[in-house]
Amino acid sequence: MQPSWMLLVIIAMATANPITVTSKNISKGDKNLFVQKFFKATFFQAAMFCANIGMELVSCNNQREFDEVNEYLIKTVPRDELIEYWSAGVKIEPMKFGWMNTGLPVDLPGMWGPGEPNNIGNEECLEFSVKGKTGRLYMNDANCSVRNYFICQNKV
Ligand SMILES: [Ca+2]
Repeated sequence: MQPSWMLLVIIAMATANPITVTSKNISKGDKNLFVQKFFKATFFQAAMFCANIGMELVSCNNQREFDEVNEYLIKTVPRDELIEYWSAGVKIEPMKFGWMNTGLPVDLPGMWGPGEPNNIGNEECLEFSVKGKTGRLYMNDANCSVRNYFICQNKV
């Protein structure tokens, strides 16, 4: 089955029977996190999927929130993998990003990957890259049409 068809089927299923977010997928902190690793989606599809289950794409308004997401994600990433996830970050002006859900600027100095943001290929959306080997979460500007896994959140 093509990924786009799979997404439509899953969205249709979610519409008919809202997904129950279980404790298996959730991190408890200031917010609930739902890490979606079952299928990949564009940034816009990911935002719609989160909204469909009563959540929103993840944002990190300070270093503590970023560290909490990092701490949770590294437990889920095999040591030899690099996995990218969509966040709620979008470009608001050249080389400046904001969180679509809060309207606040992305203010996490030192949390960009090496050489990022570099805007290679119309990169308007912000992804989190988790390297299992380093156990570190980095931010990268990426093309919004790329299909990634993604992370939804809601407040506790
Ligand atoms: Ca980039």
